[in-house]
Amino acid sequence: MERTFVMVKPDGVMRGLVGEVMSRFERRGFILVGARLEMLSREKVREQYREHLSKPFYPSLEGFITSGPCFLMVWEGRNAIETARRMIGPTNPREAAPGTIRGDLAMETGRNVIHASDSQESATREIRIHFSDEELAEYRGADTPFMYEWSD
Ligand code: D4T
Repeated sequence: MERTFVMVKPDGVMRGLVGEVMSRFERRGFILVGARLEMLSREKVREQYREHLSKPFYPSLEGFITSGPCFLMVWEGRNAIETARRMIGPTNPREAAPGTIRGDLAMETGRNVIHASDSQESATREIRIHFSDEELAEYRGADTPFMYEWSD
């Protein structure tokens, strides 16, 4: 089953939104396979956002992501990557529809509460940056037979 990396950023952690975010993923039918609260090092932030290193907003992004703890998660589900991106909404919360996480909980791009991998390649890379294999659980969710027409 597909896996994606999802991270509640420091604004979301400090606003007490970790439970809200996890609840939405659980209710949608994702299976939680790994989670940890961590103050990310600047090195890890650089790895995670390496495509943005040369962008003008990178220094403020790095400062923000290292300003408090992030809540790191790996979620599993069919089409997990695309579904998670649709659930979080566009990068700029002003463009995010109500019902999406950013559309319900955020006001601006620099404080947009959550990150989720945007492709198979970035999901694989980001999971590897933050989690070892031993930290990821392999199990079947209790409601899997009710969430999917077939199980694989
Ligand atoms: P992340 O990666 O955090 O899930 O966000 P997105 O995938 O939705 O958006 P992104 O990669 O384009 O941006 C990464 C991160 O940088 C912040 N950012 C972005 C910013 O502070 N100013 C900007 O102009 C942009 C484009 C927000 C998300």
